[in-house]
Amino acid sequence: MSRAVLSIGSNLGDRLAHLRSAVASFGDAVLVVSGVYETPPWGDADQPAYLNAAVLVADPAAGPHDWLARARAAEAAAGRARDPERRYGPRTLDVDVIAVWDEVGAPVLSDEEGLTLPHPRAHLRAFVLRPWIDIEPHGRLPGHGWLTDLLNAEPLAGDALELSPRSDLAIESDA
Ligand code: PH2
Ligand code: MG
Ligand code: MG
Repeated sequence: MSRAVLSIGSNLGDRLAHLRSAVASFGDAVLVVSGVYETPPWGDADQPAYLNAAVLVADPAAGPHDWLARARAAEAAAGRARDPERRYGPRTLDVDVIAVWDEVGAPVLSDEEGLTLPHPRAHLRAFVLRPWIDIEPHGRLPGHGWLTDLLNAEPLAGDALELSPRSDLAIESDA
């Protein structure tokens, strides 16, 4: 059994549709989905704004590599093309495994190539932490502390002000 927090983002094409398809692809594993945020591009300014959200997933049969495989599969289904020259460039869909917990709730730590857990830059990204707080207000990023503390302090406090909640958009709707 494991639980994971996934960060999803899109800044190309029908951004909301990409986020919705990603969440749909996780099926019954989805426990809760955050609101949608419009966020300025991080890392590489020369690209469109992103829509970002966070998803809490759980599956009795899934380990860390399974979450990574599901993330990659969702990106492939969205036609994600990787540009080796532009690590932080635009993308139809990005799904990042931010943190994983085992069956007794202990954080899974990994420094494997391609699967560092927790995500090595999550504590520096307001667009990851803010949506996550929606679904886990008391959440903690393993090794870094409370999400709300990280978001409200430097260096993230300024970035947090630049995120716009898109309450007009929802990933899961009853409609
Ligand atoms: N993802 C990136 C690079 N920059 N900026 C925002 N606002 N949101 C993202 O999801 C994002 C980014 C590469 O993973
Ligand atoms: Mg990413
Ligand atoms: Mg990624």
